[in-house]
Amino acid sequence: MKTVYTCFSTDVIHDGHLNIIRHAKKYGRVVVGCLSDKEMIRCTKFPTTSEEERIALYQSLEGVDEVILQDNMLYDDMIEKIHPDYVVHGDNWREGAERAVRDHVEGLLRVYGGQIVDVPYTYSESVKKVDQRLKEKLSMPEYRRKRLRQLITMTPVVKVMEAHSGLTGLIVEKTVVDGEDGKLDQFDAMWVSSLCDSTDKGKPDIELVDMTSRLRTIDDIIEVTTKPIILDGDTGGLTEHFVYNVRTLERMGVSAVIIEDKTGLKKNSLFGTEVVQTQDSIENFSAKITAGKKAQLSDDFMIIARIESLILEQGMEDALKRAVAYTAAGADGIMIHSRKKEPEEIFEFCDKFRQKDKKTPIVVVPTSFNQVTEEELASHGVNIVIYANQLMRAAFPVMQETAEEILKAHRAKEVDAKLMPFKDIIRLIDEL
Ligand code: SPV
Ligand code: MG
Repeated sequence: MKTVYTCFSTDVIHDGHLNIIRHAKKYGRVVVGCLSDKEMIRCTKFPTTSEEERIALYQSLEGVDEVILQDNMLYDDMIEKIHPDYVVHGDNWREGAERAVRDHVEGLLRVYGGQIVDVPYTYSESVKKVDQRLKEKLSMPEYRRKRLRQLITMTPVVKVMEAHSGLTGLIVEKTVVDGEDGKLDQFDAMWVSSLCDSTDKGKPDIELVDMTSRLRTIDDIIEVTTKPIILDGDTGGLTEHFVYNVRTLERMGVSAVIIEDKTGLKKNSLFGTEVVQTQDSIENFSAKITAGKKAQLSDDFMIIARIESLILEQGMEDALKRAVAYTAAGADGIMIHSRKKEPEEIFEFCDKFRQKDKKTPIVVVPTSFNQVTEEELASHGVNIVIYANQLMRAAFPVMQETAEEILKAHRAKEVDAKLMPFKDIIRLIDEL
């Protein structure tokens, strides 16, 4: 009896999956792989049910003889374990990002004479509907909100990219690459930066763009994406306003707000001590955190305390003291910021904080110490890495250069070769 293998990474079974099982059954004993949470997150979809629930679902299907957990999207672990004679998959993996996975599997099978069977992908109304429903489910506030906490437990490090509009939100939502390890990869969440949101409006990053306007930006992003959102909440403002905003953000489906321990006129941290900036007292800032946590209605929302001691040159001891105090006040995470060119002070903070506290998530923003890798940061106990401003900084110079070139040439022909064809930009946006 031959062994036939197929891997599912879905929470909902539709005609397409049943068709694959029917095909697989013709070749022998059918083993279905349940792609693990960690790998599902990296490659295609965020799971809305647990691994156990998915395994039970696949086991209940007619024609399935066995279900196993597959913990490597490239199939290495499973092929080594069961040496299937056939791997069956929808033929949609012959194209796009998944092509790399197919090529890898083909190589693994070739070693011992195994074969791939590509089954024509089922393009039907009911399949489309199920896929759409899953996407819509993920965009609902209660699913989106809790997804950040889930990601922290499911992935080695949560990778966050800034978004300041619907379009940049779409880029963070949809960009998928073949990583260095041959696996697909994508960003896990979005950061709505005060710097980028202000810059996009042509305004300075001094809490001048008010919460009503920040909420509009978030709403634009929410309308076209499903990934979780972390809001840069600046200082959190007055405690009386902060508690109100916590409720609003929860209701919208935002996963976390990060507030920084500064008071008075806030300036961007990357100015450091070049401008006057005042750090709040531990007592005041702790009280703000506690008030926010008290106002919160859901269990999922996170209030993360951002410590500015290293930015304001107040020393490591002060930073650590604040981290312990803010955690005791109820903070769900600590963001430690630095504007040094080297990551050493961040490593030192993380190592020392981890000696005192093994669990509280640590967030970092490697803008100036950008040589550091996500893996290095994770090895020092970091849970969330935020790329805080790169999309904005990428777009700005190209727009400025284009404007200059058109002015000089008195026409647009010279810039056209480096622009996205207008037909492509029209197609970039999905229609319902
Ligand atoms: C932001 O992105 O607005 C931040 C991070 O607060 S930083 O600009 O590095 O202060
Ligand atoms: Mg900011």
